[in-house]
Amino acid sequence: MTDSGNFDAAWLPDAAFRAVGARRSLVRGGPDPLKDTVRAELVGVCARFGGEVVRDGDAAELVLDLTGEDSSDEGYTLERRDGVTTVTASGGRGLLYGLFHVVRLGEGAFAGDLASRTHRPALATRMLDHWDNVAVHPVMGQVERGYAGGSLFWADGVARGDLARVRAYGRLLAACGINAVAVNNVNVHATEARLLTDRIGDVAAIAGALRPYGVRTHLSVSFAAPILLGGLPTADPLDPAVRAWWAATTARVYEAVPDFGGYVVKADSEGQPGPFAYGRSHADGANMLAAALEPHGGTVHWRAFVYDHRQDWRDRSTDRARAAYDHFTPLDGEFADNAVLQVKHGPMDFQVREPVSPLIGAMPDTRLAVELQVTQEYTGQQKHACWLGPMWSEVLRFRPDGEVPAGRLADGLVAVPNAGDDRFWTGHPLAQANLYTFGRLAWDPAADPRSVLDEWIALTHPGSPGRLAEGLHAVLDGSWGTYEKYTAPLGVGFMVQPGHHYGPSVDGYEYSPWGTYHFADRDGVGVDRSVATGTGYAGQYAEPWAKLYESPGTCPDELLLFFHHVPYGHVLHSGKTVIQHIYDTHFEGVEEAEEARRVWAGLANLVEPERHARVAERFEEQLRSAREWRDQINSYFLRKSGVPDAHGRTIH
Ligand code: GCV
Repeated sequence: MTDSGNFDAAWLPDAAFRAVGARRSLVRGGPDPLKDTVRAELVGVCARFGGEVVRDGDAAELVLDLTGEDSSDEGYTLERRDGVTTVTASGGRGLLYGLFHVVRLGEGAFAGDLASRTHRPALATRMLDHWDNVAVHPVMGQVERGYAGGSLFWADGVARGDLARVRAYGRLLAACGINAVAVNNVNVHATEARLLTDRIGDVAAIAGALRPYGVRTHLSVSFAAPILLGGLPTADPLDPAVRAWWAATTARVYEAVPDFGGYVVKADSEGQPGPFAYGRSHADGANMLAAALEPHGGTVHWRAFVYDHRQDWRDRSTDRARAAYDHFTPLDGEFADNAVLQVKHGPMDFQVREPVSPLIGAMPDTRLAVELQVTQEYTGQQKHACWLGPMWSEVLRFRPDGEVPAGRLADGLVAVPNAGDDRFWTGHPLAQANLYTFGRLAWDPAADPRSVLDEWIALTHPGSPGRLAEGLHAVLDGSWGTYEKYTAPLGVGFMVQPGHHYGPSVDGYEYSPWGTYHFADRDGVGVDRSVATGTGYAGQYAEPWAKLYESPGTCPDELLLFFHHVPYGHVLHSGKTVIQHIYDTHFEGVEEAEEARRVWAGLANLVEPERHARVAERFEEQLRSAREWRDQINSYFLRKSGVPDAHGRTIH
């Protein structure tokens, strides 16, 4: 479905609106820009499918009723009675989300009765942090860790003149419930720093294109901005002149973008400036920005990704996994009310398998957002099909205290998105499912990811036969597990080529300063993070997890090498030895990728040719790469351990 001519309609092809567009609809309520968006959507689809947007008083089969002006209320009530489907909302966003709910239901929204039910997002902030550079960076390109072309927002060093695509992006985001976007990279380079001051007009233009779909714009800022842009001698967060500069600068931001969401900050991390240079804490830094934003209703998202990336690999006492917890837990209770600590879901860096970060749940008096990575930096870079819904669902269902059910994990969910100016938005067309799934899980973290995938399939391919849905499930459902099988085993992580992070390199980071090691030798592999004999990381968890992870006997198999260094002959709960598990999973992973490619080939007559061909081409590369992973990992461990494969298969 490529309705718009030069880019794919993704999960909003015209045909997905067939049921809604064929009805008589009424939109009512007081003046509200998002209500206007809802009306415009309906006018557009009615023109295509023969329906009509009627005046108040005329009979209608679909009524969208805005009953108030509470823009903070994103909920809506949906019911169908006496042949009329009604969405009632007290805010414009709720009305829009209600419309998209009706679209998802299709004909089901107009058949029989629907009991009245109120729907509300579980998390208030559902945000994307684009790692987009305005100028093309010499090493990282335009989109850092981007695998879908250039930036959606920036071209030729400025905000795009034609913002139609940004508007279309906002529409896609609203349809899966995302309500906030940060438009530039957290690594803030010189050109991008200026977005805060003399380039704020560019940000305002983008905000204007996202606003009609209820998406608020945020900006990543440099902690050193007072020096870089304000000509001050310091960026010390307790210095009155620095605080005054941020207050005045922020006031000007709000003059340009009245509904501006706030700042995102990566400080004292991977070379970015931060409060440590002034002997101040991260709470001091965050609170300074929070104070500047507070009068305007803005929020600072302060990232907890703080660790020593200049570590000595010989120093066994330093463990990168410990860093975020060690830095931030002493500051619990010190952050301002409009400061949100943004924590990566795992303690390292978006590996295919990590335990949930122990920092989540360890700061009860701090607002927290969990950060996920939709862009597939470590999960196949959108050359491999890897649907991450099941992984995120595991993270979101994790309860730090082991209680089920329990309070929510965080106030917000943030992701680094996978979209760019590629015709299919995400490079790999099936990676669209990841972006959609992120939005829907941010709305309802308890949702079953497979039913979210069902929604995505039905919207993206409306009216297609069940065989296509079956095929897509066959290709995507287990794709994360497949990727895990042919890459780094049992939670040990990394083993990727340094720098770009694509493809295998078992020892690529083994003797590096980045703190990402596996410690394989002739006898065994894995990182001892126990309290008894290792780095003590396992002790950062509350019970029951601390005890569970402490011992190789109770640690879940899939995380064994993250927490323990064990001999190759160690027997897993599965009954296999570690070395045989490594061999078997690598052979299986490749076989599963071959099977996915075969299933996809069989769907050729059910998918438009261009989309089918793009995915087919990606499967070729996925297979090539999966075989490379299998052969390098298996050969490496055969050579290290000297233990032959029990099944006598070829290992090089
Ligand atoms: C934006 C990882 C990535 C970096 C990224 C960083 C972060 O280290 O490789 O590209 O920088 O995470 O999350 O800040």
